[in-house]
Amino acid sequence: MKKNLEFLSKALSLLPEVKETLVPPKEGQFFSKPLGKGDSVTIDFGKHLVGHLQVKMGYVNSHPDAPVWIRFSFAENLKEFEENVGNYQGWICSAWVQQEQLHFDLIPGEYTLPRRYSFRYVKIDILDISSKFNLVIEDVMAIALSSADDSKLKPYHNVHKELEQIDHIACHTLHDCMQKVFEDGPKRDRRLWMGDLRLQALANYETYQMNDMVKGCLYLFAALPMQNGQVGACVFLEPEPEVDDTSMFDYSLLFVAALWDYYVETKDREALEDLWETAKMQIVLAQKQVGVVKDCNKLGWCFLDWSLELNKQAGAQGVLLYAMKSAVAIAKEIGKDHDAECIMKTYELYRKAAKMHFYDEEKGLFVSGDCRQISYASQVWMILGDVVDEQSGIRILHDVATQTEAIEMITPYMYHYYIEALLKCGDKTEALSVMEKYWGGMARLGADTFWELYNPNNPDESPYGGTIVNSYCHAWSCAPAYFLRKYYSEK
Ligand code: RAM
Repeated sequence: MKKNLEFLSKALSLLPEVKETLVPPKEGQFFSKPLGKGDSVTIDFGKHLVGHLQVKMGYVNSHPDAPVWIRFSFAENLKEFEENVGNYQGWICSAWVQQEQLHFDLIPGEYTLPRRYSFRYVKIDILDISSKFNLVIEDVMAIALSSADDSKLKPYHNVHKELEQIDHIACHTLHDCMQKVFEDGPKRDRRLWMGDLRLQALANYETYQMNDMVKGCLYLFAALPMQNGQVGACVFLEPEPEVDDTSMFDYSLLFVAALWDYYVETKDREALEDLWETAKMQIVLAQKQVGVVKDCNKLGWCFLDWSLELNKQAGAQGVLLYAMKSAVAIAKEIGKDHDAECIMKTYELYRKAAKMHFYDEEKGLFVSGDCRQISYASQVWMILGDVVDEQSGIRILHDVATQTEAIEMITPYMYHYYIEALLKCGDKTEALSVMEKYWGGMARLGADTFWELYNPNNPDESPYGGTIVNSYCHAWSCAPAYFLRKYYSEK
């Protein structure tokens, strides 16, 4: 399908300006220390930030008679410095590792490094320098970038200080991912993904309230459909706005949920009417792909979580049901009664079929695939799709936690929907305790922004074949800002 130029220009006009803030490093003990070959200094900016780095360099002893060769390494998390990029053998491109080796011909001088980086720490290694002089770092400054409007952010109050801290970290995570679009992570992949957007938008409504930015991002996806009209899994903004050639069954469907959330928040009818056809198309395409219940390998890539062993059949069906509920709500709201009726009828059919096909009476849990796999993801998505009532839902969520063979959740993305399922079934206490354990676990490990992945049983887990390419500021992990402010606020 062709680009929709009208939507595209609307999208671009809605995207925010990115503002700059100067951030000095936390400590200045490295200033004026003479550095020779092999020396190294680590600079801590005191908090995670996204932006550019300026360095002012001088010298002591003889006039510089050769260039200086320096390696700059940037880290969101100090553990990135412990790893060697040369040893990384994973499948995702190692060019994401934030490192530069640069030659400086003129010292003294002031320089701005070439890329935008996502970091709290910067390590400077002097790879080579003439023996006739020493380098002196006279000043460093970060130019931090974000489009989040800090004046909109109200403080969150809770008697439990740990929860305030978790909220603070979640807001900081979202803040640093808010650039021209809602980026998934400013270190990697630095772009707008549909599944991530949906969660960022929810957290944004409770925090920065940059609702036009959400609208711009929704129009961007609608403006740049894939060949068959499917919303792509992610889009690029530069050099020209373009959809990626990756599609994901669940991410396309979450466009529908995100559009409905946006309307509930803003009552922006124009957007709902403009984007309805795109939303409806996602339901039509998904129905063609799965029908009532088909095997998940026919779905292409359905994400759900970064777990390689997870069987996605039941979860995918749950996401479809979940999106269909939003589609019905949108159609009703804009007077598309016939569409609403048709989708509702199919929804009922699919819901019954899902219960018959995936619910194992003996186990009292949902199973997925020929292997009848039990996982958290399958239970969560079947519950969110309303396949069982709330009472059964809560029993299922408690029971799955006692099953040692159940496939666990790995990403904060999947945990978001787990919390949503617990809240839907009325278990506010358990939802809070999961947040305290899971996001609190990252906080206790020193996170000042929340991570792309966190497996409490294996904090060094990476689906990419090495933690050096993991992102430690990933906005799909900003759920606590949404849930705490919406459901656990002391006003
Ligand atoms: C990761 C991205 C993004 C996510 C996709 C599926 O690579 O960083 O957050 O949406 O996977």
